[in-house]
Amino acid sequence: MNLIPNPGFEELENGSPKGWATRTWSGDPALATESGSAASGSHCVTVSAETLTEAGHYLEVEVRPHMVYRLRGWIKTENVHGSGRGAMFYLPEVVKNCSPTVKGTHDWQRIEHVFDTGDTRRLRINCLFGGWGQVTGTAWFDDLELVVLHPSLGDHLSLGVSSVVARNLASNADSASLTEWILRLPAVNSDLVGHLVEGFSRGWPPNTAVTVNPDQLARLQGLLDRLSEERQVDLMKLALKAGVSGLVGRTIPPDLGDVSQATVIRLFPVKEQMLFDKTEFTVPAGRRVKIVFKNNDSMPHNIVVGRPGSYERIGTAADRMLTDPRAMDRAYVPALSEVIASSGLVFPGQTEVLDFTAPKEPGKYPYLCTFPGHWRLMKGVMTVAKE
Ligand SMILES: [Cu+2]
Repeated sequence: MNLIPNPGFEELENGSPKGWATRTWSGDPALATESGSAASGSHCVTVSAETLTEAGHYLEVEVRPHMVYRLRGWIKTENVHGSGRGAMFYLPEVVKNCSPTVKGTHDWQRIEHVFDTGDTRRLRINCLFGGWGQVTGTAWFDDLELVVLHPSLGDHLSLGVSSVVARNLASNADSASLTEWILRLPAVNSDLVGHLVEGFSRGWPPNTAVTVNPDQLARLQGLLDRLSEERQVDLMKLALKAGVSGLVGRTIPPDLGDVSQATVIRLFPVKEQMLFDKTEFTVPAGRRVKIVFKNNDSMPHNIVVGRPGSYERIGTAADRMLTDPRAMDRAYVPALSEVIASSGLVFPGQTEVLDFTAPKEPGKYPYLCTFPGHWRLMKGVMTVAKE
């Protein structure tokens, strides 16, 4: 399906092709719609100039990112000369932004350009006269066609591969190389950096810490600030493994959803104390509970709610997770049937809503942070009461 509206300039509005506009970068061109000389149908557009010029007709279309598209169109030229490349289709928003170009004098010929949209969602398609310089003469443009061909698998493959490569690199690297790589991350583009962070994090050798100075930490914080929340967590996981502290994530306030039927509990860690600000709260049996846990501390925490009497068992199981290489991916939550609700690992600056249904059985249900070393202090009791 052709994605270009009015592709042959047949539909006119006040004498100009509908949907199209013109732009002159330099020179004094005549930008016109002509009838009688079209490649097909009755109209085409032209750019004509006696003095050196760069100008064109353009329109904008919506496209899908990371797809390969094919643009075709017809171009005719007469005495096109100058320092510019000539007549072409020019797509400034994509990497491969210039179609084959035509100079001199040629009858209508079909020009084809296949390109990858990358991150682009909106594309400006220029029927350009000039291009990286200026020209004189006349060019005619007609019958454009833009179709989607297929997803740009290559990009995704190469990004995915970068994660695997980073993982293997990290697992065999010494601490000097690891430090250098971490410090280079802020210079990497946003598409790639997430994959590198993920790869480094997975391959990170145990007990390998890197040292960063305040400037370097500020640059890493700058990187963190431009990542999505999901990627922020990846980077903070990596920082945790690498012993880098002081990074603070930013979360948009979580959407609590419908709270009319829920008991909302707001819970904070006490800064640098390994304590929860509340050591007890009460919820009605069998009803929805939303614990909003905002981590305003400088270290990660989680919250795990267990069955009555399970506090020690969950805590000692958490201690045993210290030697489990996948512990961080499991947010340090032991796989025990006594656990009735648990959050992810909540990093500094982040907020998580632990959303669950309170047990039907009234009783004293312990809650604790199972991040290594915290559970003996960071604890409380959730009382489930009959309504
Ligand atoms: Cu904790």
